[in-house]
Amino acid sequence: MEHESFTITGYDPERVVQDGNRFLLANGYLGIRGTVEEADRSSLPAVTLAGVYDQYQDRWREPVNAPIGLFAKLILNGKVMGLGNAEAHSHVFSIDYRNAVLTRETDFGPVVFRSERIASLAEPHLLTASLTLSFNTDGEAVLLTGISTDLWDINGPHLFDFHNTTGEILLCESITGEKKIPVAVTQSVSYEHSAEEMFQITGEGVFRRIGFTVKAGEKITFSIFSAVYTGLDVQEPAKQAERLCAISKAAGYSECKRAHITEWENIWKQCRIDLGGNEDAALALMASQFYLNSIAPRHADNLSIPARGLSGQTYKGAVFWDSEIFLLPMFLYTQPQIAASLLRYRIDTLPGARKKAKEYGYRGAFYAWESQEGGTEGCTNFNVVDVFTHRPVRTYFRDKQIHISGDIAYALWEYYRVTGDRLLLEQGGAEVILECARFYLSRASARLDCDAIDYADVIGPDEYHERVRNNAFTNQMVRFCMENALRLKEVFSDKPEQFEALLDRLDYRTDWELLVKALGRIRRPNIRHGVIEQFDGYFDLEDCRLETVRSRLVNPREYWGGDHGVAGTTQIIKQADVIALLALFPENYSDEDVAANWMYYEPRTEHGSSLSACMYALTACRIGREELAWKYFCDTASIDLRGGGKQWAGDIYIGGTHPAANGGAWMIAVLGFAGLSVSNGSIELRPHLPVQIKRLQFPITQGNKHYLITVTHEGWKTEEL
Ligand code: IFM
Repeated sequence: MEHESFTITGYDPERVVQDGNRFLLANGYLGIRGTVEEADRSSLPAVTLAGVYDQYQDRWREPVNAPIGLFAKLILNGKVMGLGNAEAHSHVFSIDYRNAVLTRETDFGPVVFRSERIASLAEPHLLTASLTLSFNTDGEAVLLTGISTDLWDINGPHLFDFHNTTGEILLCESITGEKKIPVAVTQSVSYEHSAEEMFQITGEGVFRRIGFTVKAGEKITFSIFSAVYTGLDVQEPAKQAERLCAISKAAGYSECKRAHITEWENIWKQCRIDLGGNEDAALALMASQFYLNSIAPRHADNLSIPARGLSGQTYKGAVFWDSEIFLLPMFLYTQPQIAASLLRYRIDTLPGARKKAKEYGYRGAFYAWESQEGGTEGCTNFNVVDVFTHRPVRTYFRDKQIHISGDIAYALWEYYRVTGDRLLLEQGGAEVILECARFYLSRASARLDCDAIDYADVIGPDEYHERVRNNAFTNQMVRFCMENALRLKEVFSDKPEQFEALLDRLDYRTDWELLVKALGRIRRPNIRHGVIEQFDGYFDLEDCRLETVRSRLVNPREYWGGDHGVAGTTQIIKQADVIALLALFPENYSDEDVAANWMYYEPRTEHGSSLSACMYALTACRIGREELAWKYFCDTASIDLRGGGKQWAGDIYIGGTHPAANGGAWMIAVLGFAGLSVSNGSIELRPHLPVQIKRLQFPITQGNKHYLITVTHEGWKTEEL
């Protein structure tokens, strides 16, 4: 278990929100926050459902949190034995990353409450737990356990028309407000001790009260099974939830756990990075890989991953460019079927992207900046709340962050390049690329004074500078998208009729000609002493230090961007922008280019987004500055263990787990430190191992082949598995 588990001792109410994130268990279908069994709404408990959204009144749409079927509260001799109610002599929370099991042990004196919990990977609709109560006193005990509807919602409530049924299986049925999606949660319990059960239905859920007599020295174990289904999964969610609860109870907790662990063993075989030489980094990397794998959509083949994973409703449970640029690489090289699912989500949501383009008066596909189901745009025009006036601030992420379409086209091309598999392109990927290119054609600004095409009024990855002209990153994404649209003809050269038919269906003939003309004319960035100007006029902004800008803040939660933000008139940027460009298009730039830009932009970057550090680390490797890469790697990999990352954007809570940083940790280790690149099916390594790492070993998948790669300071080897 070395470097494979993480433990926190002691109870600190101030840490409850952070612990909810870092002790999160998830299985792609749902995520259950790491709160104790007896937690009420104040601890932000949640079972967040992937891909189920709801809008309450005129508030932001967000994912639905289901009722919590693992609720359990012990009352011993009339006193609640719960954190916050009774004094805890000791309290330990521990997560075993290898097996994806969360353990809690609280010594209340008269009783030690120990629990083990899993979000089953073998059966994604199942949550199960084992509670062991060790009594140090005689007395009368009641275990109040059932399905709690005392839910944390940011913009809720989302569930209505509760209908509770008691019996051997408790059933809580409800429907979502907006789309009337049925949600069913069941719960059953098994134990061997003799006890009396009574049922209780309250405004806070449906429960059983298990009353029993205990003697000091006695240990009693309860196994709890809870199933969750919605009307999006099956026709009769309640029936399915009852069925699963019954069969899981019959199989028993140990069997459920065994099946779950077997699934996790398979995952680790496919992607586990073994980092030797630094225990903290090894643990952080294991944690990162755990969080990212646990939210991967394994139960579906066309789902993506929200920016805060399944750790709650922050960021509206929406899918951002994070998926294509930061999450995709690990899956692409280790579990390509999951990479395909992330991309199929974009293929399937093309109608949403077309609709958005139309809404803005453009053609083609303009993908949602914050994509919810069906590609619906979740991003509002007022995405930040001002900390002084508490008024919503007009932000332009939704309308101006046009690089999103290019990011998706980039990822589709990466999938094809790395896997050599054309199937996704055939199944709609080519159409997406063509439609994104068409969007960029219609979004171009022609100049009368020259032949160049500008992209005016955009936002690049650095969100602090809104509405800029010719963001270098955006223009390159546009160019790459157009190039690849034109390359598709070659990709389908063995099936020309099929490709021509696609062009005809899309009525693309004129656009094809326009693409050919546009390609060479897209504005190239200004370059000064080798430094790429982030956007037109960036070099003219106030060039000051990060500390100077920080010192201008009046409120620590103040938003740095937008019209009045402290960063907007300066060269201080939120996150890697030009550096992201260099990291994503390494072949376009020399080592000298990378070095010059790194040295310029690094001191000017706030790293106010968890997406930033990984790009700086990758490019630091490229220029042989492993010691700098190491620092950024540690930041990225440990983000969720430390509870790092910004928690507030203005008045809005944005905490949770950070999948993009988790994916970034894999990218740094494999693409940066090991220097892996794959082209035309052949594997190359250009290692840049920091001194802190003695050995790096990881598996990758290429087509039908699996390799184990080992890198040390002495050299590297690739073994076929
Ligand atoms: O996609 C990012 C964006 O680049 C910065 N703000 C947070 C988003 C979600 O992670």
